Parts: sequence; C-alpha cells; structure tokens
Amino acid sequence: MIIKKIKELTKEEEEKIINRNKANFEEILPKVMEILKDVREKGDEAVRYYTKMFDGVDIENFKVSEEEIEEAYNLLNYKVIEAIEKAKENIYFFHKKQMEHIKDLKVENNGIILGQFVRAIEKVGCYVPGGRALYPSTVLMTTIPAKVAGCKEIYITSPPTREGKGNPATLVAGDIVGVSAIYKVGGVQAIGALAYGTETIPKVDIIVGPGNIYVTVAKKMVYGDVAIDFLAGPSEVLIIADETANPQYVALDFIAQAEHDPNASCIIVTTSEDKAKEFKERIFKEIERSKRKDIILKALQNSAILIGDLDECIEFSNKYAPEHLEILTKNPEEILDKINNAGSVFLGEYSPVPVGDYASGTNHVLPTSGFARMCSGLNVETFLKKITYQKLNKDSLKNIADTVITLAEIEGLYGHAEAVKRRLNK
Ligand code: HSO
Ligand code: ZN
Repeated sequence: MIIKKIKELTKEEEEKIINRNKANFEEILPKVMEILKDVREKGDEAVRYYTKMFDGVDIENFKVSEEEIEEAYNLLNYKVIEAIEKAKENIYFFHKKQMEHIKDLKVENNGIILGQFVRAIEKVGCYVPGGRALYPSTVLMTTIPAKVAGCKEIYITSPPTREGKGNPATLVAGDIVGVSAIYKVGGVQAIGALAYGTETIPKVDIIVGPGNIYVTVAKKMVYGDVAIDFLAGPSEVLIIADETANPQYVALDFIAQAEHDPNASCIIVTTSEDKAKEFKERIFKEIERSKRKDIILKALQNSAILIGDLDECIEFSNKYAPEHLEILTKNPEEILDKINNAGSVFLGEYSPVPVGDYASGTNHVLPTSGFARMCSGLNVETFLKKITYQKLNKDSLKNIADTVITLAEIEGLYGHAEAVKRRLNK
C-alpha cells in the first residue's frame, strides 16, 4: 500500500492507482467468444454443457420452479425475509422519486411542434453473481429500477450451487420483487442465453448487473445484439478525510470495501499527515480481526493513503472517479459542489457505504475502474428510452424548407430535397 503526499507521487505511481484494474480482456476473449457462439447455435444444450463444466452440475431445467421458491422461503430465517422486504421498500421509494423527475416534453419552435415521450425497455435480464460474490441484494438493485421504469418482463439469471440449487436469498428476493422468472445459469453461458435466447431462456433487450471478468467481457461482446448497463469491475472506495475524521470509521469503511475482492481498491486522501498514520494503524488492527483477511491483504496492493491539502484531495478524487466516494470532513456538503466524477457519494461520519449497498434506497450497481467519469450507476433511466416526435403544417414547412433543401443538396441527397420541394410545389 502506497502512503505518500499526492504531490510526491511519481507518474508511474499515480498511473498505477488511477488505472486500477484495467482488465486484460484480450486474454480471455477467445474462450468467451467460443462459449457465446455455442450458446447462440446450440441453445440449451450448450448452456447445459457449460454449466456442467464450470458449475460442476447437471441441470435439466434451468427455470426455478414454484416448489423451489417455497423451499427457499423455508430455508430462510424470517429476519432475512423482513430485511429483504424493508430494503425493497426503501429502494422502491428512491427509484420512484427518480421516476417522478422524468417527464415528457412538448414545445414549439417557429411553428413546429417538437416533443419527446418516454417508454420502458420491454425485456430485461438481470445478472446476479454467485460464487465468492453472492449477492441477493443485487437482485433488488437490478430488478426494482426496471420495475419502477415499467419494464414488462424482468428475468434473473444466477449461477447454481454444486447441488444444482438456486441461492435461497436470491430466489426469495426475486419472488418478493415479482420477476417473470429466475434461471439457474451463470457465467458467459448466462449472458449468451439472455442475448440470443434459448429454448427455455428468453432473449432480452438489455442485460444489467455485475459479474466476474468473464461475464463482463461477455457483456461487452453481446453489446449491439442487446443493450447493457456498463462494464462493472472490482468494487472500490475513495475516502476524503480531513483532520476531523474518525480513524476508526475510516478503517472500518476501508475494510468493508477491501473484503469484497482481492482486486478491490481502497484509497484514502487526507489533509492530515498525522491522521494518515493513524488510519494505517487502525486498518492493520482491523485486518487482524477480519474473517476475510486473505482477500483484504491482497486488496492492499491496489490501495493507498495519500496526503494533500483539501483542493488536492478533491482533484485527486475527481481524477480517480471512484465507484463510492465517502466525504469525512467538517462540512461534507460544501465539497459536494466540487465533485464531478463519482458513482455514489456518502456524506459525513454516519453514512457508511454498506448502508447504500443494502438498504437506504440508492443503487449499488455503480461504475467502477474510472467509468464514473462518463457513466451513471443503475437508475430508472437505464431502463427507459426517449422517443422524439414532430409535427409541421404547410406554413412551418415553408419556413424551414430552404434550410433543409440547401443542406440536402450539399450532401448530394436530392431525394431528401425533393420530399420537401414537391410538397410545396417548388
Ligand atoms: N459494494 C458492492 C455492492 C454490495 N455490497 C453488495 C454488498 N453487497 C458494489 O457496489
Ligand atoms: Zn459492498
């Protein structure tokens, strides 16, 4: 873990931190393409073959049955079910508010009526990871915005266990939101199935949700056949901390991110050199207590504690464009104005990232690896299209005719010009 003044970082050190997790897509691309092609050509048969190969289980029917969902409810403690319900309520609340801000548009310019209306994407595939990252919370975060947007069909795919079952919490979360179907399929084969459709798994219009590097490359490759949300890599946090920040909280939030993934990246930028030392000590103390010590120790290699004045800290944060940004300073709101790049921001010492991960209502599917420079996290707009329209009459057509005809002729598209001219007997 680098501990240094921002100003004293070498170019290489800075690039290593900023360009974290630039995944080597080329290396795994041939394998991914082969699986996608097989799924496209052979459908369920290929999905079954790769499920056997990667998940080690023979599955005849991928679709989760009603009995399996009932069984899943019985396996879960009622407290878990209640927590899913409560989180669902809050996530619905926030995403419904987002939806209230989306309005149709109708204006007039020089007699031309111009408008825009909003429609939901019809069929959605939500990828929910299994394996090390087993996230029933991701069911809520991917399906609820689609529901609120008004998508008609919402499907979940998630890898099966070794016993060929679905994760009980994933199944229950899907049932509580009310999705169209859940399929026990993961990996590249799931992305292929959703992109091209198989005998049992429907072709969708958009695939969303995080996954491992294979899933991510697969999403990149099917883009065009379907839409995708964005490419999500290992989780990350950047914490801006001044001299008022509580070192215990900083350390806990650092660990809460690092425990996700050996490739997770945790950056602290602080105005206080003394605090930097304290943060480091606390972090190492907490690592000793952690159940996921091995993962966290690996994540330290992609992590750093950097020191600078507040403006330098903010500038670095904007350059890094973190998935999660925590602002632990005296007046966090004052800094918010200067934040240009971040997936989601957590203000003040009582707003740890895990609250947003699970239950406050904002989405946890967020752009990583610097993607927050040009991309938003999952939200209702991910699932909406804006369709524009116009209506002219003879007068407004007359008014604009010369402009259109001149531009059409300079492009050599005389048919375009004619479509206007002949209406006006020109
Ligand atoms: N921090 C993760 C989301 C998550 N955390 C799910 C716990 N479960 C990516 O935003
Ligand atoms: Zn998390």
